[in-house]
Amino acid sequence: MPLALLKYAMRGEHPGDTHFPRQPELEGSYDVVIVGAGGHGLAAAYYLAKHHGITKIAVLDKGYIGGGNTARNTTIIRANYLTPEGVAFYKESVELYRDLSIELDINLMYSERGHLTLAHTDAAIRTSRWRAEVNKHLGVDSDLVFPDEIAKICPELDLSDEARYPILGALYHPPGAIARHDAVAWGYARRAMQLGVQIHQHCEVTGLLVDGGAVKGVQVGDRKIFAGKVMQATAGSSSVVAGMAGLKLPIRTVPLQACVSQPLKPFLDTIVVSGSLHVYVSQSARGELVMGGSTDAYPLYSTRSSLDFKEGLMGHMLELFPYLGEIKVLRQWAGMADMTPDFSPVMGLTPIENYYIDAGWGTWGFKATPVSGKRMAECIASGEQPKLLAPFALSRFESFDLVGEKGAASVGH
Ligand code: FAD
Ligand code: PYC
Repeated sequence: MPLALLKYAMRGEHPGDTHFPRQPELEGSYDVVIVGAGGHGLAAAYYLAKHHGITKIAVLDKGYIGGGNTARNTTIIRANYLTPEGVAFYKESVELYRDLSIELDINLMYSERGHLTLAHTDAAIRTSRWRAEVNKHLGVDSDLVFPDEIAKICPELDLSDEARYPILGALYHPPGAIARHDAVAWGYARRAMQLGVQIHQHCEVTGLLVDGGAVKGVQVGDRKIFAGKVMQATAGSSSVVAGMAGLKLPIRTVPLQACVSQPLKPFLDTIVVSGSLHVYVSQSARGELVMGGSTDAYPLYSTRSSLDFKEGLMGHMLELFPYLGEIKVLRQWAGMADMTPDFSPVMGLTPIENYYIDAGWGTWGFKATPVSGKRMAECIASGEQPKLLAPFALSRFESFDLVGEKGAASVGH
C-alpha cells in the first residue's frame, strides 16, 4: 500500500498537502525540454531524473497535466501482443506497473482482472493460438481457451450457440489489468517535481528551433527556450509537433471514442474484448462499465462524440451481454489516436540531432507509459537507441522492417 495513503488515513485533518508544489517561472534554457505532460512525457522526465541524474528538465504542456489521451483512455494494461518485439516491450511495462503504486507513492488502483480476447471465427482462433504461443515463449501468461473454460472465467458472457456470433474460443491473459489513469500522470508528475523537474502547464510549444540539422530548443509564444535535448511526447498531435522540426511521420490521426454506463453493482471481473464485434468492456471500481470500440473511419482532429458510435457499440454489447438492455450510458468522449501503418509505436532517435520522438501511440499507449518513460529516458541520456526500442525506430519505415501488431490491437480498425 502506498505510504501516502496510509498517512492520509491516519491523519486527523483532511485534506492533506497540496499534491503539486508551486512551479518556478519558465527559464531560458534547460538540459532537456519535454513537449507534452501526458503519462509518457512525465514518466520520461521522472526516469531521467531518477536513473540518470538529469534534473534540469522542463516538461511543457499546452493544456494541463495528464489532460490529453492519458485522461481519455480506458486503462487496459496487458502484454498479450503478437510479435516477439511487442511482447518483450509490453511485458516490461506490466512488470513496472505492478510496483508503481509503491514507487510513486500514490494508489493507482492497479487491478489484475484477466483479459479475454474472444474469437468468433476460425481465423480469430488461429490468431489467438499464435499469440498464446509467442506469449508463452517469452514468459507471458496467455492461453487459448474454449467455451467450457470461458464459462468458468466469465460466466456473464452469452456463450450459447444461439448468439448472433457464437464465441468459439478466446485468448485468455490472466495478468490483464486496469488502473486509475489520472493517478499515473499525477504520480509521475509529483515524483519528477520532487526530483527538481519543472512542469509548465498551459505552455504551448509553437515551434522547434532547428539549426544545422540539430535541435536547439523550442519556441513558446515569443520566447525561445534553449535545450540540449528535446523530446516530443504529444500523442494525438505527433505529426503537428514533428512537422515543426520538418519531420514527416507515417501517421494518420483519427478519433477514438469511448463511454461509460451508469454505475452497477460489481458483476464483471474480467476485461472482455471482441475484435470481430468491435467492442471491449471492463467494470471500473466505481461500478461503471467502461466501453469502447474501433476508431472512427476517417482522419479528423476533433474530440466530438457521435450517436453513430454509441448505437453501434451498444448493439455489439448486447450481442455479448443480452441482459444489459436497460442499462443507461452516462458519459461519452473521444481522444485522438495517432495510427501507424503497423500498429506499433515510433520511439527514439530521429534524423535531427538531439531530437527524440515518442509517438504513434494510437489506441495502445496507456499500458506502455512506464516502459516508454524508462526507455526514452535511457535513450535521451545515452544518445543511443536502447535495445528494447530498436524495433520501434522511425527508420523502420525506410527499411520496411515493420512490427505488425494489428492482430493484437484491442479492437478492429
Ligand atoms: P497524452 O496523454 O495525449 O499527452 C500528450 C500531451 O501533449 C497532451 O497533454 C497535450 O496537451 C500535449 N501537447 C500536444 N501538443 C502540444 C504542444 N504543441 N505544446 C505543448 N504540449 C502539447 N491505451 C491503452 O494502452 N489501453 C487502453 O485501454 C486505451 N484506451 C484508449 C481509449 C481511448 C478513448 C483513447 C482515445 C485512447 C486509448 N488508449 C489506450 C491510448 C492511450 O490513451 C494513449 O496512447 C496514451 O494515453 C498516450 O499517452 P501520452 O502521454 O503519449 O499522450
Ligand atoms: O490497447 O488494450 C488496448 C486497448 C483497449 C482499448 C483501447 N486500447
